[in-house]
Amino acid sequence: MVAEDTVFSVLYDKFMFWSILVGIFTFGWMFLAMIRYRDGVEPDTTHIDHIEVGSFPVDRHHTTLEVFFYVLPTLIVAWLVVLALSSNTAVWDFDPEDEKVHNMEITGKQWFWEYKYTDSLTWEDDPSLTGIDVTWVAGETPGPGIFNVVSTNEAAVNVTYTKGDATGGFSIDPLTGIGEVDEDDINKARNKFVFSTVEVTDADGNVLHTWMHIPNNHVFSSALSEDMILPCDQQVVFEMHSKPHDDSNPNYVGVQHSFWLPEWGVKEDLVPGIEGGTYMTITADDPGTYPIRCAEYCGNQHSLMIGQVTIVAAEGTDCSTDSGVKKSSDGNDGGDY
Ligand SMILES: [Cu+2]
Repeated sequence: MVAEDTVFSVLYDKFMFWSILVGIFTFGWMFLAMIRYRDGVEPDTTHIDHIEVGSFPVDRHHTTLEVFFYVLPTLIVAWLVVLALSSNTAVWDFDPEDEKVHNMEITGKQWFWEYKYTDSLTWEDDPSLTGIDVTWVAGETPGPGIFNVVSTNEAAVNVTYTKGDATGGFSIDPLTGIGEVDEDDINKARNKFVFSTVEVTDADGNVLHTWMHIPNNHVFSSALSEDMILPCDQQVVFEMHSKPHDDSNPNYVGVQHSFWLPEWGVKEDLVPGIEGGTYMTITADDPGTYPIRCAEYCGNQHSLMIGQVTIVAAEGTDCSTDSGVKKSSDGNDGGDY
């Protein structure tokens, strides 16, 4: 599960730890008092004959205990403040200029999301799980390149690919498990500026393995039911803007939206008119598909302003390893309560 080690779920666990501790103490004391002072049990009246309802028993108070009653809760509250603030700091710890960061530009419109890739992303399904490995090397165009598929999956039969508007396909040799695009095919070399996909299918056309190159400046849109695809084990920084969905009215700048990724417990407003945009960051640990919501009422179809984010492994990596990238979600490892 992705959420288990995100900053806010760890924070939740820490608050739960202290709540249970305080709960045990408070309820324990309460039940003790209920049993000790219940009806029918003769109270010890040796020292309480002078007690008056509504007045503090000044000559019988216990200074150390009373100081303790004030100091201990104050310390607990102060510690909770430290925990909460350090989680906030961890979540907002990012640098868009960092080479290792995957930058995205999110635009909220009425009523859909656009996900623009400031950094390109090449990914494919885990070859160790599908038994299929796609290699499509970006070359100088025109120029030599490598485009082949190696498969140990006996069900894999066909390869279809897209490269911009061009489409094509070839089959996998059942004996060698190798499929390769024709030598003189222009698509042998991939163009790193062009959106490209490869799908390996079985005899019935079911997709067994997907490979994809999303170039710089490519845009996915939730209006077209496209998912935002992000790499795991890498800090993703979102620069977010709100725009009107068309430019017909120069006086209309759009409305406020809020980009919400419930899985990671983070959301941030998109404010029309803020030129530099607002920022948010996540680091995903595991592959999967998770919801995107708008958390700021933005008009008629606010409830339909929904999308999905799919977490994938960048080509040549899998999601099980820590790539050594600064990880906001691991800012608190849950060790220090
Ligand atoms: Cu909205």
